[in-house]
Amino acid sequence: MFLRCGSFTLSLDRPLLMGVVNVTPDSFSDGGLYATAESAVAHARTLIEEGADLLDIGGESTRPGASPVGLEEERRRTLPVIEALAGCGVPVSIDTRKPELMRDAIRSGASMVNDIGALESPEARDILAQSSAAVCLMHKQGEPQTMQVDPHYGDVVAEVRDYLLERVSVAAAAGIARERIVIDPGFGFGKTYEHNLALLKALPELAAIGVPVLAGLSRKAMLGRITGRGPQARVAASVAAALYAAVQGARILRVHDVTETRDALSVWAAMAGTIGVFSTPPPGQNA
Ligand code: HH2
Repeated sequence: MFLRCGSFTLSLDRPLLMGVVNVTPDSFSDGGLYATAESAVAHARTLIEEGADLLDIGGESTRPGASPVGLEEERRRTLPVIEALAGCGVPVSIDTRKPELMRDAIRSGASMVNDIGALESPEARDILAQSSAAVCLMHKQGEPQTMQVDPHYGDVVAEVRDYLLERVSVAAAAGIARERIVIDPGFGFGKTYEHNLALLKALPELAAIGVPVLAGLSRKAMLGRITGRGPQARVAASVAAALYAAVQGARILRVHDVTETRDALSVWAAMAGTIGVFSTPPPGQNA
């Protein structure tokens, strides 16, 4: 399996690591750490050295309860970072729901759009269809400000699977080739702890849809519930969750901690051989 992402063709023989760069003052685990373009670009370059296969640049926190950010502010936060990362050697994704920013980011060099709105906006679909960028279609219930108030499903796995199937069909019908499409159950986006666990167990069913599955569990609240730790102390928990997701069939892992996740996946791959092998240490590191 492979993913076409602008001028990149990414092999999915092993899980890929998408390094998170939040250019925000208020993200739940790293808010304010990379809020200037300079610090965000430096962090992005560090993640590449650590072995990130893709980068996800976001200018609006979508944590539960987050306030929406205006288009101009989101542009101001993210576009200079994307421009500075042009030619950085790995695909750069823009994490946004705003069609205008998707278009500007693609023009500035982004080769993937991570849309937690799953291209429900027709304008967003047109922009993607007219580009060669990849797209991540994520499931969520409700909107970030209130999504964790009372999430409810009859059968969470069936509902998320059917939604993602439908979104893939709509995207494909709009002219976006399946080789450019990724799906994501959206852990924590309008889901209780039990919903998240059910979806993790059902990842093989989602993988059976036939496009790569992205899993974003890094530092999330469900890991806090299990370990009793705050967001920045959830690194080991996040690594364990990423490993489980990979074993369950996730092909892209959206993570804050690239080195730690990569090491764990490398060890698992070498010992169990079930998730595809990491052949070399990341660039810049000695074996
Ligand atoms: N999670 C977050 C943001 N974007 N995109 C996808 N596709 N899947 C996810 O699970 C996902 C996502 C939330 O994490 P983070 O970016 O670290 O926090 P914040 O939204 O507070 O910036």
